[in-house]
Amino acid sequence: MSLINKSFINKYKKEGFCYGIPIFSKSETKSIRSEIEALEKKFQKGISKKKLEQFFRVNGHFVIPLLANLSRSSKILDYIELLLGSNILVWSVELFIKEPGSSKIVSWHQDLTYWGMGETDKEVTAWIALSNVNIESGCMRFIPESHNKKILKHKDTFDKDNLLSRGQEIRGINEEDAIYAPLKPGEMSLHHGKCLHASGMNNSNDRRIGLAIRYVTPDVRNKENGHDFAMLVRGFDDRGGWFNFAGPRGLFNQKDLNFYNYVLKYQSKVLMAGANKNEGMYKADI
Ligand SMILES: O=C(O)CCC(=O)C(=O)O
Repeated sequence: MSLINKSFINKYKKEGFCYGIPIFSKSETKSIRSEIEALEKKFQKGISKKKLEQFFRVNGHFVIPLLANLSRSSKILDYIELLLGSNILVWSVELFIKEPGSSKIVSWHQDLTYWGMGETDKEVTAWIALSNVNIESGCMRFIPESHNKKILKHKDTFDKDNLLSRGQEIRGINEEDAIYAPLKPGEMSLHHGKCLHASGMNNSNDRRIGLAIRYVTPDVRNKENGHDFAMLVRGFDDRGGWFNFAGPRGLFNQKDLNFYNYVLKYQSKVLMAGANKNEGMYKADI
């Protein structure tokens, strides 16, 4: 069992987020980043008529063993267990990449808004920096204690510079209340699904790379679809509320790609519900 610093957990419970948790060493982080960049080089032309970016942004753990394995890391799970208990599933794994000088941002939002899971406390995001993620490179910022609020009204913008699926945003946030959460390579932040957060442009000379893993418990239900898909990573699931899947057979295995498409279609009904267009990463027929 790795060393756990309980003060991070206490901060999360009080404020809805915490940051600066050391997870991967410098050399481990460098090697994860190299593996990601090797995939970018190898699959420049895409896979199965989709861009690699699609798999990096949505459900990469279905088809990329590296991402599934990272989400199973006991160094991360030891923290998640303190928040969610001993039975843990992964709902989503995503990479948030901002190129140097790019105008990509993430607007103010609460994660749970379109996920169909209601306002649960049993979902948490682990976000791990795979490069230096500071104010200059566009780290996340959070509004402390906002996880105690209800889900607020979001407006879809479909802004091309917004990394979110619908460019959804909450307007009227008092940014003076926000706390920046810089992370050194290999460090992790944790945030609650209702905690208000956003991030700015990457004005640095390096890429800004973050790995976001969404963990849930067997008790969480998709209230819209009835069921959703998740990968069991610790303990057991005897609740029957999730379609459990085992993780990828190999890199972009055809059977996993078929499954990926099936799930994308299934999830897009909930994740894009009520949107007046679906041109982005949840476009089910791509
Ligand atoms: O990478 C970012 O800047 C934002 C990520 C985010 O919104 C999330 O992980 O929930």
